[in-house]
Amino acid sequence: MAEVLCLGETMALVAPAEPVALEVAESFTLAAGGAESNVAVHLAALGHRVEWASRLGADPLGRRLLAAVERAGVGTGPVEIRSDAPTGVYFKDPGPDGTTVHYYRAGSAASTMDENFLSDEQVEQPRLLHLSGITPALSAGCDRLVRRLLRRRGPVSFDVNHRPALWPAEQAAGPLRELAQQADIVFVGLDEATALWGVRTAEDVRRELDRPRTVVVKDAANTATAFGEAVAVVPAPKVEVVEPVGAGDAFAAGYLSGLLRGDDGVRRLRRGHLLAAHSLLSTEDHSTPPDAESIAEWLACDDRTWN
Ligand code: KDG
Repeated sequence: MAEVLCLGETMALVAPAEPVALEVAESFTLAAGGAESNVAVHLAALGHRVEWASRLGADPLGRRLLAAVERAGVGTGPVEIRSDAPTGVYFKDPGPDGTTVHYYRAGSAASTMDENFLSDEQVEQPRLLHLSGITPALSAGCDRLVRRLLRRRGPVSFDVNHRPALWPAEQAAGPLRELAQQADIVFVGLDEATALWGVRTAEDVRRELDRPRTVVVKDAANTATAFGEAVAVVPAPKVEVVEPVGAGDAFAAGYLSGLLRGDDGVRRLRRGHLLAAHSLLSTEDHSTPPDAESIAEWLACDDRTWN
């Protein structure tokens, strides 16, 4: 039985092999890219029993993605292959002001999911269910599915993951707040919370999202704050960023791994930062996480040497 079930679309990710613009890049990598399966892959690498649920097209890309996620140690039993819709694709376009993404995912197999996807048993069994705010933006059916999953009895973690290329902030703000309020653990970037809800500080985010048991606010390269029974604040380690896409998923996986291991709030945030820092050093959505020994060394640091 899986400890964690992650649900959401995974696409074929085409990225320049070197961090140069798509227009001029000469060689490319083709990998699996999807926020929730990224979390699953990191959790598997950290030793957790994890499954991923989604739909893929009955096409070479779908078969390739399925094999890649399986190779990473993630169970794919809940993935359905559909012959009536294709696997989605996205391109990363690195630029001087950050990476832009280009989606080719409208009408994709994953967007055909609806509230009837997964049995009640599949939904209730895992210790934790992980979702993100990308899924409700894919289709009306996906939106209904997320609403059903948020009503399950066990805990649900929800990464707000606002993707402006799918829905602008004015359209996404209300639904994303409403969905986040129904989750038990919420991850949100301070910058995205500002864009969505006009809030300026981590405390403002907590006031905006006052219902979840835990709200984790990530303030980019500065700090991460977890509001729960207690408040924990941990500064981010300094890294030379190669490519930022996927770092939020790595952070969520690190934090959730700490939660599943019974860590306190500070150690959960440190695990999140460590995985995010590793991901920032790679152009792939999910780089290999640090080994158990380096994680243990970092966790043992005191507050002065942590950074
Ligand atoms: O967090 C990284 C994701 O944004 C990326 O893997 C692609 O899932 C993706 C999306 O929908 O943007």
